[in-house]
Amino acid sequence: MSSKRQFLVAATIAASVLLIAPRVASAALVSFQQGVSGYAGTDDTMLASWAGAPSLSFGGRPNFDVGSFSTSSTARSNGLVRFDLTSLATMFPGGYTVNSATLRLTTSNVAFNSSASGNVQAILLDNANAGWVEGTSVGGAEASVSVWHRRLTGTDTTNNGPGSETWTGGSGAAGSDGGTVLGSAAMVTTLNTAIDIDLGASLSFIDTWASGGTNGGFYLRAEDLSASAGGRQSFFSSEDPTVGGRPELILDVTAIPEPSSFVLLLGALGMFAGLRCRK
Ligand SMILES: [Ca+2]
Repeated sequence: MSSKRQFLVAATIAASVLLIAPRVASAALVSFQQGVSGYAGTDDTMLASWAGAPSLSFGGRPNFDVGSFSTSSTARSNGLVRFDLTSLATMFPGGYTVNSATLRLTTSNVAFNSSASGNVQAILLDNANAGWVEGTSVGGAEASVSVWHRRLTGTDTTNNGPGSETWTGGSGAAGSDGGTVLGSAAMVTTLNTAIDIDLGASLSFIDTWASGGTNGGFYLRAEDLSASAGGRQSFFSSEDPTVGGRPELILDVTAIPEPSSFVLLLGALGMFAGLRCRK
């Protein structure tokens, strides 16, 4: 091969690598948090069982409680959080792999967990309950939203009480009601503290949500509601004025190169191999 041709081959390889380099991204953290970079895809609310609360909406409250402040079945509250992830496809037009996912919640009240220890569970809500609606009320009656007793007020007409509501699996029953337990994290006794829940290794639900499939979000509850040590933790919601404390979903994502990049890469490697063989 002439030196001129060798130069052309080397230049082609270099140009190909330059074209490929920005597309073959290393793992990157992608965050979804209400109000950050224009993101407005969070829904969150609380389901509460205490006197008077089971039929009330808390979707507009700047925080939500998870757990129980006594062993009574009428002292419980659970959280629901959903993130719209359909913008992932725009961020990674060539596709992506989700390596890990973390749900970060920040404490807004620890009065009922000042000494007790317990775990907050993040549960993948069963698709049968995916039609929950956040609402905008701060503890008032509201039509067609989700409350403790009913998945949708005015639509689900049977009021069976905590543990046997029209929610599939019940919104207050002990055990893994609501769906698959993804992960848990210990409650803390300090205010304004972030707790991270690792959502485990089975993350195909992220792809489903990103592609616009059924998205019921996360159901948050204390791991042991039957014991006083189960604890109760309050977290800032997406309505809180302080953006940094709102629920955050953090994904560790690796971009997949677009097919055109693979062609360039294979072409460059093929030319390089040819160059090596002719030496
Ligand atoms: Ca809310």
